[in-house]
Amino acid sequence: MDISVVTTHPFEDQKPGTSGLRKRVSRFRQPHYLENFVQAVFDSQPALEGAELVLGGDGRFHNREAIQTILRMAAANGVGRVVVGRGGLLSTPAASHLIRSRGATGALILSASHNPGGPEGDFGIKFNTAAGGPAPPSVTDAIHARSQAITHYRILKEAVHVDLDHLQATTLNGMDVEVVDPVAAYADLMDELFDFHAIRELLAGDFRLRFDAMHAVTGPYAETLLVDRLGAAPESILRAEPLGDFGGGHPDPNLAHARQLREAMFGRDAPDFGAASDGDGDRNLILGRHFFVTPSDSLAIMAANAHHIPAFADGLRGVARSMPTSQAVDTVAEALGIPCYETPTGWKFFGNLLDDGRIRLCGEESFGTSSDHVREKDGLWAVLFWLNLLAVRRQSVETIVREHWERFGRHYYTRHDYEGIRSEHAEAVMDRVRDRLATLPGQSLAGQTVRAADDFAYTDPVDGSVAEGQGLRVMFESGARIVFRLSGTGTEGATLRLYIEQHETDPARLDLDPQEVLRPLIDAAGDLGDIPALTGRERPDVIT
Ligand code: VG1
Ligand code: CO
Repeated sequence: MDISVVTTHPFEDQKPGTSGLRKRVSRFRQPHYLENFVQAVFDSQPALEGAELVLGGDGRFHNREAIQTILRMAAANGVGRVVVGRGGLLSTPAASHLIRSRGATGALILSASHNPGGPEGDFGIKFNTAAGGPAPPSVTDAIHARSQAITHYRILKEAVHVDLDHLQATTLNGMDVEVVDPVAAYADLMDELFDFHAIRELLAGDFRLRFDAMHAVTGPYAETLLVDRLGAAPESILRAEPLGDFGGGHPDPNLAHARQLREAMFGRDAPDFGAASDGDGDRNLILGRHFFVTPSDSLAIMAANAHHIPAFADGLRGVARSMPTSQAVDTVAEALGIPCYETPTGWKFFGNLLDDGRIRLCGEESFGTSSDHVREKDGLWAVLFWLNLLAVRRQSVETIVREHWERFGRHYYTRHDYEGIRSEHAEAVMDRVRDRLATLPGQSLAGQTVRAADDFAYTDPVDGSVAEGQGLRVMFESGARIVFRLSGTGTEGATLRLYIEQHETDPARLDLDPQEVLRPLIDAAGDLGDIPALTGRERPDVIT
């Protein structure tokens, strides 16, 4: 079959963000747009020649078309074999597992995670390396540099169409293509990590759960794991069918977007356990009956209870959290006598720590937790961790969290997002705070003394690489913190994120409203960044 070498010109907006390249579907459908980026991956990653590539996505609109294009390009670029999930589906953690279990050289994952899908929605693509994780900055920089110098891409001339809907092995111009079950290997891995027997017993009793797949990729995973293998009632899974537009919803697992789940869990006769995952299956929301578990607390509770889980029988060695994540897990690590690393936002920064065996558990405040079983955050893994824990401790979610607070204190935490603001306005807030950083230590804000303030930079302890400009931190003597950061996953304008936390150990003050407890710090942050004046916004769009 003939190969076309198509002349093209760089698009100036192909710099990957926190998690790959994300744009409006209309942008991705512009002639040559996807092709340029994919060619930039092949050009900058010569190891893919003759090697195995994993390919799949979260099922959003344009997923199948993009997969056909990538298959034709992979064949024209000399890739040896492409492993595709049936229906073009692969959750992000399942793709990570396939790379690792098959010894593949990388993956292209098609997703814009929790961003809305459909013709008017978003699309995305990210490259994962042979270790299974998101490409580190050195690799994304190389891809970006190549995208800015690109002149040609290679693609099979004929618009062949590979059948993605049946498990099969075929060839495309000499390249092997294997369509695999997207769930099976991942489900087997989960079975190795957790005590399925104990969870089955829990679910066989009167324990009830709800899982909201949000019409995104986790539906088939949840049905196989929770219903088929663990015996949950089929009606436990809400919105199980993956849809191109996620049923018109926003596949972001938080209380605002998982409304049906929230109503069930906070209504009369609520189930014992509720959970949800996002578009590509790497995030998790954990709820008890009438009870919300913050992601930062969830990570800390996992660390404190890891010894109950078979996968962690040999201990944790170390843990890590992204910088804006609350320090709840630090407190646990200290009690366990293990190191706790603080990395920039984005899963790619955990990769080296996991590969080097320094940590076995890590997480982010943005509803992401995972361990060394893959190199991505993993939504269903977190759900199974909690179910395993509930099966062992036989207490409610709320009791487990409250006992944790009694032992370690409570890290009151909130994130305020100002979405879709003009980029200049967001930069102006960051500049204002950055200008004030040096004067802050020793000053009193919200009745508390500032201990230190900086622009967070991270030196990777494994390879010595440095990531700068990762968020502005104001740290108080009490341990409280205010963090300012700009989102790197949006597709329109800018999103300013404000993260606030304060540790409380007084047993009489563990059951307060976080927004009230944190109000003085929230107000101080607003003043510090002159947020209303510089953005024209009186209040945030989303509070988590
Ligand atoms: C957000 C989160 C970050 C997460 C990233 C990708 O990034 O804050 O913690 O790793 O999304 O998650 P940002 O730059 O918008 O703050 V996912 O589930 O969207 O791949
Ligand atoms: Co995601």
